[in-house]
Amino acid sequence: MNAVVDELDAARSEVRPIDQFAGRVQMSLDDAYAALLGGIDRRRGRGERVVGLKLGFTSAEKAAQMGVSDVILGVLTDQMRIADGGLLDHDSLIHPRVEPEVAFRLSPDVPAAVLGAADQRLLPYVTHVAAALEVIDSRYRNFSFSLEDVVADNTSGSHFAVGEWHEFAGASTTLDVSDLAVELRIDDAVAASGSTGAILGDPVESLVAAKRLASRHGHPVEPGFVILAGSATAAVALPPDATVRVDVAGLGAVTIRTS
Ligand code: OOG
Repeated sequence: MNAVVDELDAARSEVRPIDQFAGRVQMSLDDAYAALLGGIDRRRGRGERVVGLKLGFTSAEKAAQMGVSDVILGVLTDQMRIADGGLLDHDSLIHPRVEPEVAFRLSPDVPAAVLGAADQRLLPYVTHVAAALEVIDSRYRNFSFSLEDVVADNTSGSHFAVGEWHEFAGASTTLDVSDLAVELRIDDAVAASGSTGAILGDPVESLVAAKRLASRHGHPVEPGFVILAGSATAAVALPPDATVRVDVAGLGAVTIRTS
């Protein structure tokens, strides 16, 4: 899968879309995850640090928008993080879209035995939750891809921002995040709205899916990781020179600006 990793890496750094691999390269889902992790290894080799995981296609609306049905798991690095209120250079991206999400943070003390075992739950080790937004930017022309294509492309991962963290006492939390109103605004106009319930019925289910997919495909899962639960709505085109804000009722807001 080295050629796949090369093409995707060049598309991202040169800000130039490529044709999807479906129809020109034989790639199984396992191959695609190997390519995803191969791309992350290259980024690590250039000094990036892995800081978390991101789910995709956890909401029916998103899956329908992209014509795929399986939940997928990508990787977040420190270079993908934008501070709350921070600026994103629109010219560095091909055709970015933005999505409203919920982020979880794992305890810095999750035991290695829990991280390594497929059947151990992460929920008891979640210490914080926050409103989040994700910028996706498919490296494929017109955002056209098969499930294998999008997985190899780190599930369209580009950037993410997280609002103020709220304490979340793991499995014994009294903070119910299963049906919180979500709003995505671009320059004060509502661009998408919905509920966190659109994320697998309850965003905490994303933790189960993340663990399952990480165990199956070999993603790192480390103490202190951020886990993005997936979009609550369809993605919206991200314009230049804009202010983008996501509000999640009870969790507050997160904002970025684009140049
Ligand atoms: C893939 C990424 C999907 C989500 O939250 O569903 C995703 C894509 O739509 O390009 O991040």
